[in-house]
Amino acid sequence: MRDAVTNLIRNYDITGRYLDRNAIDSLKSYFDTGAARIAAAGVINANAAAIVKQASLQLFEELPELIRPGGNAYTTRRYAACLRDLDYYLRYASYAIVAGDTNVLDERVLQGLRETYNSLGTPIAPTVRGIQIMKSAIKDRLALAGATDTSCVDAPFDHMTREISERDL
Ligand SMILES: CCC1=C(C)/C(=C/C2=NC(=C\c3[nH]c(/C=C4\NC(=O)[C@H](C)[C@H]4CC)c(C)c3CCC(=O)O)/C(CCC(=O)O)=C2C)NC1=O
Repeated sequence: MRDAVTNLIRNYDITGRYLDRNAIDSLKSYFDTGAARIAAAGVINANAAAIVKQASLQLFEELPELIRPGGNAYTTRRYAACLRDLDYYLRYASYAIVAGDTNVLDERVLQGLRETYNSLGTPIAPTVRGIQIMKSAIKDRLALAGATDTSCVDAPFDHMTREISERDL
């Protein structure tokens, strides 16, 4: 797993370069946004269960066929699996926010996921919708708590959305 700093150092080390102006700028931006990223991780940690629940309720309200007979989240077991998946996305997103890098998502969450979902008939578009609802829920909570810049929340959720929906098999 890489974070913004180890990733940058790795890239410079490969070509044997000192940290130049671009590197310093990107390090500066990483440390300047540190407090915002830690605040986001704090909000996620304090509200994880509520965020997952809220996202699932909204998702099933928008797409009730998911929990009707024939739906992928129908039956208690599959309903629980769906909520557990949302919880995975949320938890790993919080790691990626703090790391300032989406590499942890590629390594721990996204690898092989589409294949699994395809083989289980788990629909992609509603999964993406669930991920996006969680993103908004976090940003709303952060704004309520007085945060002015919540942009650090976007990257991991948008990365998961992109990778789940577009990766060609
Ligand atoms: C940490 C990384 C990680 C991820 C991401 C992960 C996902 C994951 N979700 C699964 C199943 C599942 N995922 C869902 C999810 C949904 N169904 C819907 O209709 C909704 C759209 C959606 C919830 C938003 C469901 C219902 C299943 C069970 C499907 C089945 O067994 O038929 C499975 C198959 C094995 C299992 O049931 O546990 C995996 C591996 N596992 C992991 O270890």
